[in-house]
Amino acid sequence: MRLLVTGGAGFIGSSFVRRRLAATDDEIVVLDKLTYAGNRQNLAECEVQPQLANRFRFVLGDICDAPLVQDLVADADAVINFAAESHVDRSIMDAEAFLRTGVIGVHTLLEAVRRATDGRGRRFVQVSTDEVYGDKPDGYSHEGDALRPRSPYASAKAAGELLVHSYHVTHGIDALITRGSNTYGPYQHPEKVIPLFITNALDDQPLPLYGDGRQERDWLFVDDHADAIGFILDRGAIGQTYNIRGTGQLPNREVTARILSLVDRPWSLVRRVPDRPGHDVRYAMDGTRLEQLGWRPSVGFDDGLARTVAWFRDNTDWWRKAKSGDWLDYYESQYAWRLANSADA
Ligand code: NAD
Ligand code: TDX
Repeated sequence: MRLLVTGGAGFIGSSFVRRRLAATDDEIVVLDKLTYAGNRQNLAECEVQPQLANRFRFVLGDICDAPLVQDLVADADAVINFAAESHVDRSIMDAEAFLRTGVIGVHTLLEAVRRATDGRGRRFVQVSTDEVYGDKPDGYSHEGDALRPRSPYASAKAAGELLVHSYHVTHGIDALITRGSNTYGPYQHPEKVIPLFITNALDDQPLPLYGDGRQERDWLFVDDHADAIGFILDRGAIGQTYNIRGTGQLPNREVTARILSLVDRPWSLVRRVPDRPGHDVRYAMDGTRLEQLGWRPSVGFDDGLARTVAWFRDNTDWWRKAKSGDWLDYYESQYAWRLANSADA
């Protein structure tokens, strides 16, 4: 197959591209705007290893650019859309880019798929998130549940999903939606909690734990997430939505303790800081539908976290670059006042 992978230079998209190129004969074109979160280095092995490079092409561009997107979609058999602004805290500071990429960008991709008129249906996979269900204080979210997003990020993702669904119903597009759980692993931008806490701890800097730290996420290792998306691309039913659950349902305090133990740093680095506004206390999804199709996650949380810590220890150049330039302003505005108002955790 010829795949168009949008947002393929980010964290999960680049895992998908690296693994899919290695495991199949597919040809892959990555379209990525290279925002602060995108990094071409994440795809270095695809550009260097000859057996991968001859089936790989990188295009720098925006999914909102209709003529560019139409050209690329015309050459593809399927489109997998990872492109998004992905950090909840940044959506609280300024949501505009989230809506542009998450709504206009998704619409631009869908229109290109609809207009591709050579009689060949093109599969469209929209990579979405557990956050569209909103807070789930107990029990498990099922695919048919109502969407109750509570952050600007989650609202933009829910809006994108609704558009995808409407194009499937109205225009008959072969579209699917994946809702992945909180993901962690190598190459994750250090704005997210696990890489932030690993890299801060390695530098003996404070770990800013929001509120009481009892919020729960169900952690999914990045390669599992990428493989599940590939499995759904190959085997998913037209128009269907699939939850991709994780293997580590844990409160943030426990995740923090395990990180500190792996990097051999004391709990005294952890600071209780003012909470994220509208903070969802718990996400947990039921994974039965995808299990019945034949897929379940394989990497346990302790194993995945140890691999993640080892990667960040071994790739300090990668994350020090991500924590430079614009990052310094971001960190200052997000954390300086929080740390100034912090307490022992
Ligand atoms: P990321 O921020 O690491 O990567 C996003 C990529 O999209 C970057 O390479 C960026 O340059 C690119 N991009 C952004 N706007 C673009 C645009 N307008 N045009 C082209 N490219 C653009 O994000 P991630 O963590 O890899 O997440 C990938 C997808 O998975 C997102 O859609 C996200 O909502 C979803 N998701 C993430 C998680 C998670 O825990 N990280 C969990 C579930 C779902
Ligand atoms: O400094 C922090 N301190 C802290 O306590 C940060 C950045 C986070 N947290 C808490 C908030 C959450 O309870 O850690 C938890 C995880 O936070 P994030 O890493 O920001 O992830 P989350 O908000 O849960 O969203 C993630 O999972 C779903 C991804 O960023 C989304 O892209 C994905 O859709």
